[in-house]
Amino acid sequence: MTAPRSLNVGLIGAGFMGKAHSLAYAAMPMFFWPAPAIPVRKVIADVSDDLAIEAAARYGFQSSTADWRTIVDDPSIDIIDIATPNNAHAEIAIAAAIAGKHIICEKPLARTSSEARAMYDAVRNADIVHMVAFNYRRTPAVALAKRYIEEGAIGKVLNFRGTYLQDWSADPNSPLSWRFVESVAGSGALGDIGTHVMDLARYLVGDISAVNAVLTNWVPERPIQSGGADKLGASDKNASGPKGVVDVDDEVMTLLRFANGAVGSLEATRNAWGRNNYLTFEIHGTEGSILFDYEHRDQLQVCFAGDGGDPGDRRGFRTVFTGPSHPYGDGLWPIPALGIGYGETKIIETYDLCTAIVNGTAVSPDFGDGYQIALICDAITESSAKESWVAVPTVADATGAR
Ligand code: NAI
Ligand code: SOE
Repeated sequence: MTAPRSLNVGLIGAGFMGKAHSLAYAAMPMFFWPAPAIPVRKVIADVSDDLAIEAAARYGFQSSTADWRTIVDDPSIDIIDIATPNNAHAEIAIAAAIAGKHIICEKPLARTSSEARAMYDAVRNADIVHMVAFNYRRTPAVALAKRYIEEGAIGKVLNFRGTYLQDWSADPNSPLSWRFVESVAGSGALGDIGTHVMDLARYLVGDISAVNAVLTNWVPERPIQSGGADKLGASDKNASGPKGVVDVDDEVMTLLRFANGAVGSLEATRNAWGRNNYLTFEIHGTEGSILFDYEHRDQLQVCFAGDGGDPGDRRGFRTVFTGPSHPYGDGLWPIPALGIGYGETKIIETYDLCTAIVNGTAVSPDFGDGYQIALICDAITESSAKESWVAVPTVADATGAR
């Protein structure tokens, strides 16, 4: 066989996502063979030489830099991977698009819809692949839910109920990291985790056309966290230390209307004691129901109307464990229920990114999807302030493009 081509990666931001993406670049060809390409971990950037050098040693990169611009200017780099906090996404992505690099950018695409619009404008006419790293849709069970819906297995979709509940900031002394600062994060639970639910809702059901929302802050100030990378509540709580203002939401709840007539709801909070990564959806259709819970991520609960006979006294949800016969199954583990982890979702994401680059095709979700989600966030913010329904413009409405 001919060896897969190489794609040189420049990764910017060596925190939690720097680790996850590095692992995925290394592992992808071991899972998916023949691999679409061999990602080469060429150069990694962080904010100081010390951090970047340590990251290169730990994550297997050939070199390091404290200035991301040198990566964008390097003609040998094929993929720019943006894994920084949200305030750096736009500047890096726009420079990368101008330099003609393929881009994967962590979610949310940007802090605001105007930043997202500028990023979308920068990539839409560039001959590059652009992807937003909403990896949860690449959980095989989620892709299986999509397959069932497209096959008509649950009939016409009536509703979507999505939640993302965590507890890492439920303690008021859990420190103030960049995720609680509007100028860095853009928003709180809304942009950080609510956007994951929006991505799943759009992927599985379709465009969201209107929202009726409540945004709330529960903890207006927190002890300031030391160091740049977010410790996600795990650091010394330092309750007696200096406090800083939290100027983002802690919780979002919204009703949803979909363009296809379905209805739904979305809830996201990082203040739900006992919930760790409780990303769930339940979808009811005219012919059945689907339930997914990320904490049991290699399972899909399904109930089809035809199950259980007549009068239906055996009807109820049953479990399908994802395995080789399901989406991405040929690249993952050979027996259902061996387990799918967070890392695998990132490996699949890398596989789809590299496949699109090698084939010259588009990939979803792209910067248009990231911009659409930023428009939904705007509508949620406006709805909460006005205490009323607000229509969500489409990207085509917002850009005048048809
Ligand atoms: P983190 O706080 O763990 O790490 C961020 C790293 O970026 C730090 O090492 C920091 O020093 C570095 N950095 C900051 N500004 C930089 C710059 N200008 N140039 C180079 N390096 C810079 O953050 P985390 O959790 O990795 O989040 C990064 C991004 O990934 C965010 O946009 C976040 O929303 C997203 N994310 C996505 C997840 C997902 O499931 N898809 C999970 C966690 C985060
Ligand atoms: C913190 O809420 C966080 O790391 C989010 O930033 C990620 O997007 C989510 O996948 C896990 O939780």
